[in-house]
Amino acid sequence: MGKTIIISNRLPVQLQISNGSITAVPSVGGLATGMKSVHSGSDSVWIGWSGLTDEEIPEELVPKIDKALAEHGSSKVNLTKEEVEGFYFGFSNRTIWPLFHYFLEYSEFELDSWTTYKAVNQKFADAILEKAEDDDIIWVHDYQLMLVPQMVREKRPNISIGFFLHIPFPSFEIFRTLPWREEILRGLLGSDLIGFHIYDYERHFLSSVRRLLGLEVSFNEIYLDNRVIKVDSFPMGIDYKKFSDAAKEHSQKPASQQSELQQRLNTHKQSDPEAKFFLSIDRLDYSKGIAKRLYAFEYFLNKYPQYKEKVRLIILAVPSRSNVPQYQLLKREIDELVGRINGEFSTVSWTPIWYFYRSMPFDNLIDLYTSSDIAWLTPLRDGMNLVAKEYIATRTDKTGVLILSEMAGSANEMNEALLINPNNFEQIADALYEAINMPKEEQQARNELLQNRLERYNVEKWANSFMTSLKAQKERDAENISK
Ligand code: ADQ
Repeated sequence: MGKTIIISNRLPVQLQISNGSITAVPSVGGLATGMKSVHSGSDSVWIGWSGLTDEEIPEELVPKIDKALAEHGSSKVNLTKEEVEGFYFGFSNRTIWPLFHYFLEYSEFELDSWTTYKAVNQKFADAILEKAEDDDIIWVHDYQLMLVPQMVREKRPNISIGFFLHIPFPSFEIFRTLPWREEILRGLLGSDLIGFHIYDYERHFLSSVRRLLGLEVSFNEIYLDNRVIKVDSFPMGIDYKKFSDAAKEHSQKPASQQSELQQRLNTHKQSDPEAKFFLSIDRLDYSKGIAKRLYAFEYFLNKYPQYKEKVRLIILAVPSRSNVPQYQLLKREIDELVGRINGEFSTVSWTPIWYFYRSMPFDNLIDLYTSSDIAWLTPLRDGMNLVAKEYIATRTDKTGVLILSEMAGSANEMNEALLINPNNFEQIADALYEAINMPKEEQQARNELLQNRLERYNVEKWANSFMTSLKAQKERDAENISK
C-alpha cells in the first residue's frame, strides 16, 4: 500500500503572514483532529486551498509558504480571487449548499459559476495526479470537490479513491432540479467508496443514481464499467476526550483563574439558583434555523410566562460566508429579531437573549457548554451537527438536557435527547418546559447512554472505519480483476 492523499477545499492549517515571516498554524476543527490517525508521518499528504488567493500572496513568499505547509504534510492548490468567487462563493455555496439543504428557492443555477467549479475541481485533480502513484489511497472531502474522483479516475484507472460528503444528500425530487445533475453523479462515481453521515442520504443518492443514470444498483453497490462502487454511511463523531478532559479541567479551576465570561455566568447563576441558561451555537447559516428558534423562544415566553426573568437564551453565531447575499439578509433578520424580542420582554434586571456574533476561543466554548442547563439546536437541515455531541461530552456530572432537531443527522444516534421538529413551536415550547423540569436522575440516565456511545464512536473511529472500508473495497476489486 502506498501513501494516503487527503483532499479538501481548505487545508487543516492556517497561514499567518507578518513582516515577511510565515507560520502555518494547525486548525482545531473536528475534521483535522479526526484525520490525525490517517494523516500522520511521512506517508500522507493533505492537498487543499490555503485560504489566501494568488493576489494575496506576494510572489517572493511562495517558497517559504510551500515549506511551512510541507512541515505539516500539506500542499496547496493555488486559486485566484475570481476562482474563489465562482467556485466557492458561487457554485459551492449559492447552488449546492442551498439545494442540498432543501432551500431550493435560494439555489442559483448559473453557467459561469458551474464552469469555474469544473475548472477548479480540475485544478485539485491535477494537484493529486502530480503526486499520486498507482498504489496510493485518495480520500476526497465534501461538496466543493464532487467532480474530483472521476477526474482522477480517468488518468489513473486503478487507483483507490474514497469520497465523503459532510452535508445531506437531498431526495431525488430536489436533486433532479440541478441542471448539471448527471455530471455531479458521474463525478462522484469515479470513487470506489462513497460515504455519507446517515443511511437516508445514502438512500437518496442511490435513488438518484438509479433514476437519473439508469445504472444497476444492488443493495448498496453500484455497477459501472466493470467496477463496483460501494456506498455506505459513516456517522462522524467528535474528539470526545478533548471535550470531556477540557470540561473536567474547567470544573477544577479556582474562581480566580476563570475567564471573565465564566465569572459573569456564575454571578447570574448565584443571583437566582432557579435560573436556566439555554444555549445555541451555530455558524450563522439559514440551514441552522436560528431565526425560527428566536420565534419559538418568543412563543415559549408567551405560553409559559412563569419563566420570564428565569430563563436566558445564549446565542453564539459564528460569522460565515458573509459575501453571500442570503447570509447578509439572515444576519439582518437575526439582529432585528433579537432586538425586537429583547425590547418586548426585557426588564430592568433581565435581558432574555444574549447574542454573540463572533467566533470564540475553545476555552470560552467550554465555559458556555458547561454552564448551560439546556442545549437547544434546531437546524432545519444539517448533515450531522457536531455541537450537539460536543455539548453532551462536556457534561461531566451528566446533567443537562439536549433539545435537538430531528432534521440533524446526529438525531439518528441521539434518541435520548428531546427530539423536535424545528417548525413546530408548540412542540418546542413543551420540550423547553419538559427540559426545565426534567428530574436530575432522568437527565443523568439519558446522558450516560449518550456519552458512552459518543466516547466509543469518536472521530478517530470514524476516520479509521472509512479507511478500512476503502481498503477492503480495493482488495475486493483486485480479486475480481484477477479472477
Ligand atoms: P458545520 O455546518 O460547520 O459543519 P457543525 O457540525 O455543528 O457544523 O460543526 C461546527 C464546529 O464549529 C463545531 O466543532 C463547533 O465546536 C465549532 N464552533 C461552533 N461555534 C464556534 C465558535 N463560536 N467558536 C469556535 N468554534 C465554534 C459541516 C456540516 C455538519 C457536519 C460537519 C462535519 O454542515 O452537518 O456535522 O460539517 O461533517
